[in-house]
Parts: sequence; structure tokens; C-alpha cells
Amino acid sequence: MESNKRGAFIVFEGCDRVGKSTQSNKLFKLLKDKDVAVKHINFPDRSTIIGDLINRFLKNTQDLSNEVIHLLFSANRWERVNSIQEDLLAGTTVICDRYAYSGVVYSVAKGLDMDWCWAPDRGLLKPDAVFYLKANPDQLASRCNFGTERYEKLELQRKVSELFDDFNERESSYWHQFDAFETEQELHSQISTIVEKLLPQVADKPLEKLT
Ligand code: Z5A
Ligand code: MG
Repeated sequence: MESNKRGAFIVFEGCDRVGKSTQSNKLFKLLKDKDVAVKHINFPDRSTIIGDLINRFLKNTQDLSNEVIHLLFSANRWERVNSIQEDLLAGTTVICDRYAYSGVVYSVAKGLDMDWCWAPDRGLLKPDAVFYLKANPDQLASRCNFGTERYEKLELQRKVSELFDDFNERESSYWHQFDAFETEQELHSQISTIVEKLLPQVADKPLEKLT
């Protein structure tokens, strides 16, 4: 008989180079090894036509206005919404590296209006948990040099970091903050403990949307 339990929608957020990909991949492997149905996705999804435009923008080979790139990042999430919903309802847990919160904070850090920025992401699926890896961008710069992508500048990362902190405060019912300077293994263990409790908690809950 098919299970009517749904999977959990888990998002990783934080500044550049805080370890989102490292931790989301570790969690994916752990759940897979435990035979939990799980998928790992990331935004921007550079594999689509919209994602290719975003990639060219980030690599500085395509100029786009702040408004246009913002809407493309959001459209790139809308491209995946049906497949995420299908997976969750089929009982698959979806681990997502960056989501709508990244969409808003980078654009607001560049000077766009918060309400305008949030509007196109309203109606997307709401995560069951957001794991926010927090690090002071000045300290992060010493972890590894910023690369050559468009947003990898200290001043912008400082604003981004403050805006993530604001989200963490406002959305504290499902955001979990971690110190990104803990060891990879320590962070993984803290995150796994929360996920172990989360999966049974959300299994019978209806999916919610971002409002
Ligand atoms: N963006 C946007 O503007 N609007 C949107 O809607 C979305 C995104 C979705 C590309 O994102 C850009 O898109 C991004 C935001 C913008 N611009 N910036 N800045 P991306 O997700 O493709 O790239 P990224 O997240 O910025 O960078 P990243 O390199 O993928 O970072 P990460 O995944 O957080 O870090 P990591 O690869 O796991 O780790 C970085 C290094 O640190 C690596 O060498 C690790 O081995 C090391 N590491 C990891 N954890 C630790 C610990 N605990 N201790 C020590 N060292 C560690
Ligand atoms: Mg990454």
C-alpha cells in the first residue's frame, strides 16, 4: 500500500561560503544511508534556460537590471515548485540549498524594496525547517578567498548577513541558527538531531505556502 506520509522540506541558507553545500550534502548522504527517500536540490538551478541566464549574470558575462535578475531567480524557483510538491507528497524529503530567503536578501542588499522583492515568491512552498549557517563575513573571507562571481564582495556580504539575521529573528518558529565556524562534523551532528525529530513531526501535516 502506498504511504500517505509526506516528506519534509528542508532549506539551507546563509552567506557565501558558510558551508551550505557541505552540510546539505552530508545530510542527504546520511538520510540516503538510512534508506529515507530523499532528494537534494539547489537554487539557482543553473540547468534550465532561466538558470543559464542567471549563471551568465553571476559570472559577469550578462548584465541585467536588479529587478530583472530578481524576477529570474524567483521564476527559477517557480520552475521547480510542482516537482518539489510531487516529491514531498510522495513521501520524499527534499533538501534545498538556498531558497526564497536568498532571493530577497541579495536584492534588498542591493537596494530594492523588501515587499516588492518578497511578492513574486509568495505562494511557493514554505519549508518545514530552515537551517541558517551564520558567520561574520569578515571572518569568512579568511576561510577562503571570495571567488570571481558578481556578489562575492565583502560590503554586500555584510548587508546580506544582517538581512539573514532579521529573517532568523522574524521566522524563529522554523529557522534554526548554527555557528558556521563549528567543525563540519559538529554542525552535521546538530543538524541531524533536529532532522530526526522533524521527519515524523511533519509526516501528517499539510504543506504550507509562503505568505
Ligand atoms: N542568489 C541570489 O542572489 N538570489 C537567489 O534567489 C538565489 C541565489 C537562490 C550563487 O549561489 C549566488 O546566487 C549567491 C547568491 C545568489 N551569491 N553570492 N554570494 P550559490 O549557492 O551557487 O553559491 P554560494 O552559496 O554563494 O557559494 P558556495 O560556494 O556554494 O557556498 P556554500 O555552499 O555555503 O559553502 P561550501 O561550498 O559548503 O563551503 C565553502 C568552503 O568552506 C569549502 O572549501 C568547504 O570545504 C569549507 N567548509 C565548509 N564547512 C566548513 C566548516 N564547518 N569549517 C571549515 N571549513 C568549512
Ligand atoms: Mg554552495
